[in-house]
Amino acid sequence: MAKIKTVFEDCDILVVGGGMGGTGAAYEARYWGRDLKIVVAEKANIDRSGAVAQGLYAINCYMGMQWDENQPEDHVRYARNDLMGLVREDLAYDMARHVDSSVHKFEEWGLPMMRDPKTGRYQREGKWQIMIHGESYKPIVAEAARKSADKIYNRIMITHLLMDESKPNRVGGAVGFNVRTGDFHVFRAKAVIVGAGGASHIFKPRSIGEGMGRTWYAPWSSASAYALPIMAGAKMTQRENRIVLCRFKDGYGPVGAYFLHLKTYTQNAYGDQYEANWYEHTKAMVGDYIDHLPTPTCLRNHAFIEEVKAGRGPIHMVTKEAFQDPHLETVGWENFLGMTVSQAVVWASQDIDPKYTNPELTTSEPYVMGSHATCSGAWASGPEDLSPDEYYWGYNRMMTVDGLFGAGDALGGTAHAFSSGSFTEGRLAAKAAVKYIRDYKNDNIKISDKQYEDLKQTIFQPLDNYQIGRNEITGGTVSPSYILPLHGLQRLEKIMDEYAGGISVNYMTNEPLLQRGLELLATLQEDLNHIGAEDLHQLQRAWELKHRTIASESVVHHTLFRKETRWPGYYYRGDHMKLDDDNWHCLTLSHRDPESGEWTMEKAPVYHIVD
Ligand code: SFD
Ligand code: AMP
Repeated sequence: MAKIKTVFEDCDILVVGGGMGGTGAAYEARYWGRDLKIVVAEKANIDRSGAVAQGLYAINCYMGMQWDENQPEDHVRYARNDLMGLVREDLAYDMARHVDSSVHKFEEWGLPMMRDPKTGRYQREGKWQIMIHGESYKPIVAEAARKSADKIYNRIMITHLLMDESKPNRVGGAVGFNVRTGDFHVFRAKAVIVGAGGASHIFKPRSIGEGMGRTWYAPWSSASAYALPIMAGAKMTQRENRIVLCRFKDGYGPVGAYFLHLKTYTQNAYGDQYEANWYEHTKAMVGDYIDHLPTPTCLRNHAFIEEVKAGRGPIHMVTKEAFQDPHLETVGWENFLGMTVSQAVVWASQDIDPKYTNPELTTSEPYVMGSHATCSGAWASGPEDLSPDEYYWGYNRMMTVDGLFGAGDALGGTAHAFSSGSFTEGRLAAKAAVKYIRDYKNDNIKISDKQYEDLKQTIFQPLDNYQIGRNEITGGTVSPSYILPLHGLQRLEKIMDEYAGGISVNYMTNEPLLQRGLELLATLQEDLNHIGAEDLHQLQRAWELKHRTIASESVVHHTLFRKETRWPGYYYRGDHMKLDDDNWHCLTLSHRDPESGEWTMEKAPVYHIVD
């Protein structure tokens, strides 16, 4: 341990993760905090990191207020409807009222926007979505962050937050390691903004073996955005609200551009449009929610899942008609070439030309995130002009740990933010963080040497575990004394899949399964103390796995707590198969005691601030 170099950086604002939320935070922090020191720590390289690394073909959240296309109230109603009534309407409204200005900045910074040739407005894909030539979306927003921050540390994986020792429950920075050099990094900061993205590879994916790196959400989205605040004692919300996505089979290509712009539609193996056939069945489970328009994402999934269970799969996307139009054919291919290249590659490799063959769709494994048609994440304060008392504690987007802010996937209750909304949330969090720093300008953060030295020991322990344990075996990868990151990951995915409602059980779970899942996760946690890392790359994998595991625990606790099936199509509680508005029209909150590791659950009211 002595030979590992320690690098210190003291700053005002530390942004953890330079994705959409993180870049927005860096940009806005500089606007309000001209004299402040702003630092970003990113585990990859912000030019091509996070969910937008490959590019996107649409910005899925744009109001179009300049043309009176939509107003923020409309978006709150849309997100609430899609999430079966339960979102943080204050946060949703706040994001919606600011998101257009972020999109205008993207255009100013060089993002090529498609325009409707007739109206000259941004080309709509759907009511909320606009189309972009977005292969370089991420480098463009990264440039704005680079020009704003004092320093961007690429290749630093943040593993833990630091706590201020002069005041209870206040963050004081973060620590991590450089995944290339192996240096240990200590960031002392007056405020921390977590924008570390969502979580894939929590549940066993449909893709296996050599295809395992292909999932819908980025395989490098490793749940740090949840684990870091959870370990620091921040409350989480709606963690049970994982998302399952309808996707093109094997490449996980998104369907939005196809449904909304190409106007393609689905049918079962026998050519029938099945969705309406499940209307009565779904109504019996969720009541009037099935009559809402657009049909909530989870309920569209539900019809798909039931149709396949009834033996009439596979479900196909009818592309043959739309692809006869050369313009739509181009859009269909470009959509994937600019966002999910592997879908185009899968089609090419499987001899599927959507002009002549209707490709198969599938329902994905569940993902845990906060910015798509789902809102799992940290419990944060709303803005002062909108939020009811229970949702407001002084600083917009501040979690229940003082000085700790979040944006994008990290935050709970803010569904349908997508890339533009996540960037906007980063901006809102940064503005509030600057105010927080100004208000507490006389406070000094106290971090003892012991605090970070202990963490240094913990962080690099897997390298020692490997080096020592390796001597006990002469070949192969199985050791009596350590577990490897890949083995641990597959064990986690299997537990979550079988016990918490993954693909192999048709998204079904119940109380006994969840209880057993918790026991198995506890054993996994014990074994993760003995994880072995062969090199720095594996050390990163080890910490990603630890983050995923603690995030999974929170998902299981929440799923156990909510005794209803609120989102059929995302998951089912077999012991409570109906939506239960009388008892569960509420948000769920969890808290993990950082000392004991004990979880406590509570309900929080859901306030409808928009009619
Ligand atoms: O079609 C650490 N998304 C879409 N958004 C849109 O607006 N339009 C679309 O078309 C979208 N689609 C889509 C989308 C995502 C993906 C993967 C596909 C298709 C294939 C969603 C958005 O991308 C998403 O909402 C935002 O990116 C969320 O932003 P944010 O900031 O919450 O997460 P991030 O961008 O992934 O960034 C996270 C960053 O943190 C880093 N990081 N750094 C240091 N230490 C650690 N421990 C860290 N852990 C993570 C990451 O490297 C990353 O830079 S469609 O499907 O709807
Ligand atoms: P996706 O490509 O599935 O991630 O979706 C992109 C955008 O289109 C998101 O805003 C979705 O909510 C929306 N969307 C996808 N499919 C549909 C559909 N069938 N009806 C309405 N909206 C959809």
